[in-house]
This record gives sequence, C-alpha cells and structure tokens, in this order.
Amino acid sequence: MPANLTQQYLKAEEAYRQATTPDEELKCLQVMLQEIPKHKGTDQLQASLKSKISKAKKELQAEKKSGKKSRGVRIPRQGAGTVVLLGGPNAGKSQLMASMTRATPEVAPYPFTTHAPAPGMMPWEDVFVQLIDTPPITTDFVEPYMYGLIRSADLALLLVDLDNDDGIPQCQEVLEKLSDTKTRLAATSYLDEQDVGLSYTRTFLVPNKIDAPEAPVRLELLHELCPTDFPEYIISAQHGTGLEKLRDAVYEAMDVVRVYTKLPSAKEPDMDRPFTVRRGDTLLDLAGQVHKDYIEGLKFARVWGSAVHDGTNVKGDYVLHDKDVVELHM
Ligand SMILES: Nc1nc2c(ncn2[C@@H]2O[C@H](COP(=O)(O)OP(=O)(O)OP(=O)(O)O)[C@@H](O)[C@H]2O)c(=O)[nH]1
Ligand SMILES: [Mg+2]
Repeated sequence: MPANLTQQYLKAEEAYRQATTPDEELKCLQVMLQEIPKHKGTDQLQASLKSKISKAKKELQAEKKSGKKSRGVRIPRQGAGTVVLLGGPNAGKSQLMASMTRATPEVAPYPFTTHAPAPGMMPWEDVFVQLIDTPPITTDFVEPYMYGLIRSADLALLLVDLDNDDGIPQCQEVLEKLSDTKTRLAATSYLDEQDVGLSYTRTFLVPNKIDAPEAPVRLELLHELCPTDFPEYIISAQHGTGLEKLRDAVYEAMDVVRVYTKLPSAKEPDMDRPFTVRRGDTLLDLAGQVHKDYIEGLKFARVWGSAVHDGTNVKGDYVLHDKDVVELHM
C-alpha cells in the first residue's frame, strides 16, 4: 500500500469497488486521483487512475449518445449490504435463496435453471441483507454482467454441490475462470495496489447438500483437491442444516451497526426501521443517509446508547454504535 493514503482516498476506493455505473465510478476515481499523495512511489497508481478515468468518461459518453446503459444488468443496492451467490450448475444457489429469503426462484434438478440474476432480502433480526441469485459460472461461459455483480458485492458465497461427483471440479472451474480475470475471490475484499482494475471480493466457501449420503466423503475430497483460505460454512440449503450459522456470519460480514432515528418533535424513536452504517462511521455519515439537507445543516445530535449517557449532545465526528438512538438537530 503506498504511504499516507488519506481517509477520503480509502473511502472513495471502497465506493469505487462497489460502484455499479460508469458515472459512480468516475466520481470515485476523481476523488482518488485528487487525494492520492503525488510522489514517485505512487506514479504507477496515478497513471492507472488516469487511464481508468478516461475509460469511464468514454463509457459515459457512449451511454449518453446511445441512450442505453452500457452495463447490462443493474441491481440497486438495498439493505445492510449485498451478497452474491456463486457456483456451478445445480450447486443449490436458488434453493439457498428460497430458504433464506421470501423470493421464489425456480429450483430444479437440471443444470442452467437460472438465467438472470435476481435479488431477495434476507432478514436478520430487524434488518435485511440483499442476496443475489445468479446463473452458474462454468469454464465455457460467464455472463459478462457477473463481473460487475461480484465486484460490487460486499461478500460472495461460493456454493459447492456435495451430492454429485461433478461438484468439486465445478467449484474449481469457478475459481479458475475468475482467476483469469480481474474480478477474483479472496478471504478479504481489497483492490490491488498497483492495478486499480484488479478487485478481490471477500468469499465464504459454502459446501451444500450435506444431507446427501456421500456428502461427508466429498467434503474431505473438496478440502484436498480445492484448498482455499475462505471461511467455510457447511449447509443443507434444502433441509436447513447450518443456515442459522450462515445467516449470522453473513450479517456479521456486512460489518454494519444499526441506528434508530428520532425526530426532535417525536416522543419515541422509530424502532421499526433502523438505518445501517459501516462500523466506524460517524454521525455525519448517517446524516447524509437520512436526508441530504442534514449534511450541510446538521448542528448536533442527541444520542441514547451504550457509549454515552442518555441524551448526550454530540457533533458530526461522533462514531456510531450498534443500537444508538439518534435525534438529529439542524
Ligand atoms: N439433497 C439436497 N438437494 C438440494 C439441496 N439444495 C438444492 N438441492 C437440489 O439441487 C438441485 C439444484 O438446485 P438449484 O437451487 O436449482 O441449483 P442452482 O445452483 O440454482 O442451479 P442453476 O440455476 O442451474 O445454476 C435441485 O434439484 C435442488 O432440489 C440440498 O441441500 N440437499
Ligand atoms: Mg438457480
């Protein structure tokens, strides 16, 4: 990591990784270029940022000219974070979606059932995490929009079919296919320092169908033949085994805290629909989510929570804690 990257740079970099349109990308890249310390050690990175910026500009112009979006599929981010379900054909991605959310994707014993990505919301206590079901990845074909979905996700779940001898080679295929591209899976999410285009998305390995008779043997084989450093969650998407543990881990991986807001005029806060902000985010980050007027206009807030005495007045730099109740004052 080049020295002395500012908080603004790191924030823009994270936003860049999650950008889903050339417009969003361009804005993030411009902030990154502006914020990057200008010295010899960052020459390569500066050059790379500049070339990304010109590429994003071209893409944006092409969109304006044709009136068409250049990225085929766009699923707006919703909830506390976004998780993309990946795997070979028949791994059980759609079954997991059906078990964890109220979505009703087609689940079938033949491969290539799912043809388009589809979102669903996974509840965790009083918040939701967005899951995206996707078509299978194979050596022969990856839908081009898959790269964008993987890059912009906070987490990927890589499902493995333990009910079929093809399950392990199919999992290897997914990893190999992606490792030939600039959109890869890893134990943690990050962007390559030297090459801004190369992005790694945090991944859990999810061996599925542990209820199947030969599943335990195949699981051992999986560890032998396809070793990864991804955290592992063994499940039966159909029977429900391991799903609560996976649900908790998925929420935990979103790394957010819940904040309940209260109008100064209201007696009680709105306890039904908390906002979620990244752990470590401040009052000012929340203010922007609540209403754009608060970004400029926020004077102070009163907070009820675990870190402060009830009703304490705080400023924009106050770091939010889980279950804080916040009353914003303009
Ligand atoms: N025994 C068992 N079968 C499962 C489990 N999960 C899924 N299946 C079966 O596996 C088959 C494929 O499931 P899908 O959810 O359609 O798989 P997919 O990964 O979405 O498949 P594509 O859309 O083709 O990529 C179906 O017959 C499911 O009933 C499980 O936990 N145990
Ligand atoms: Mg499917």
